[in-house]
Amino acid sequence: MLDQLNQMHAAALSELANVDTDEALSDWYAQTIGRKGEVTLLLRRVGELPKEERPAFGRRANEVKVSLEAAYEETARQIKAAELEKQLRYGALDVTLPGRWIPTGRLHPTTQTLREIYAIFAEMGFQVYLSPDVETDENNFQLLNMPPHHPARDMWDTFYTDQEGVILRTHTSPGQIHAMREFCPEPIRVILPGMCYRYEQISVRADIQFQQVEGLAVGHNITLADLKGTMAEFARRLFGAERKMRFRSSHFPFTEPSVEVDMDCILCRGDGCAVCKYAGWLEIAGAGMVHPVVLRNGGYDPDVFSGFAFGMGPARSTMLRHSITDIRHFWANDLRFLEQF
Ligand code: FA5
Repeated sequence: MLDQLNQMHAAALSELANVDTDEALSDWYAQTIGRKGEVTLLLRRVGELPKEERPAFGRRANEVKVSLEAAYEETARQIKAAELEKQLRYGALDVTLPGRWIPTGRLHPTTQTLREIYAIFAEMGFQVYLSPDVETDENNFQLLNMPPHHPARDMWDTFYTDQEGVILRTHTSPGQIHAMREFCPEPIRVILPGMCYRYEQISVRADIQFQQVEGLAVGHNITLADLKGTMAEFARRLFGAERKMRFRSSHFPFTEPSVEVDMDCILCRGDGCAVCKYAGWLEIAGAGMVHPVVLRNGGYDPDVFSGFAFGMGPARSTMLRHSITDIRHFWANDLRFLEQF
């Protein structure tokens, strides 16, 4: 019986050497060391042996069982590895294929400019202050030194609501009143970004809806030189040191003195075009020293405090930076335009 066991062992090992699939391995297991396998059945017949031969047979039986089980495990491992290798080589999943492109959104070019504007002014100590798009006539005009009869209102005509005295703001300047009334008597250094609305003839440079960024600084001994230095530094950072900026005297009811800030028109390089109205310069902001009446309306004593303010249009700045020749592209929702930025 011992010889029979050794023969079975050798035969089982040589059969196993030809097994290369899971099914064949299961069959091999069932036929050899499974519950009804030939090796298992032979081991059960140990009782038929003379007593003195049983220990030697028992030892050898154990060795054979351990050897066959180890060989089975090893073959199972090899089959699994070969299967994985095959799948990697020929399988449907090719990990080297480039991924599918998922279109992602991007920031509108004006939003990109706005974020740069925030960063530049943040480094100069200006906080962002938000004020409402829907305003009262009082904040949009009266407290900014434009009583109901004032002719300057014509320039800033707007959209009216059903509610008497409630309008869509024409500029971010009413935010000056909100900020001053909140911070008075502390000094102020804020920028106020937001949408503005106007009853406007739409053209390549003007729309009925556009962003503005207002700036307001209130404190002791603030002068026009501070305004000029702030605007010059801002223009240098946003447009580059080689671009030209100029201050042109102007009039706003809420500043005294008042100026317009122009940049040389990058589109025509100063020769004159429709965007710069053939001036060679494009106005990017209105500005000036806060009018004493406005300071007082904000709660500040104009004999003690002074301040400067400016209001710029980031859409026009974006046009200058990217040589965009028509402001209407900004709201046209045309992906061919938007995907360029
Ligand atoms: C004003 O709105 C003043 N509130 C600015 C100001 C603030 C002056 C504080 C003094 C102190 P103005 O109407 O010029 O000014 O507009 C300011 C800027 O907004 C312009 O330089 C321009 O860049 C932008 N802007 C004005 N109208 C339009 C429009 N229709 N479409 C696009 N941008 C515009």
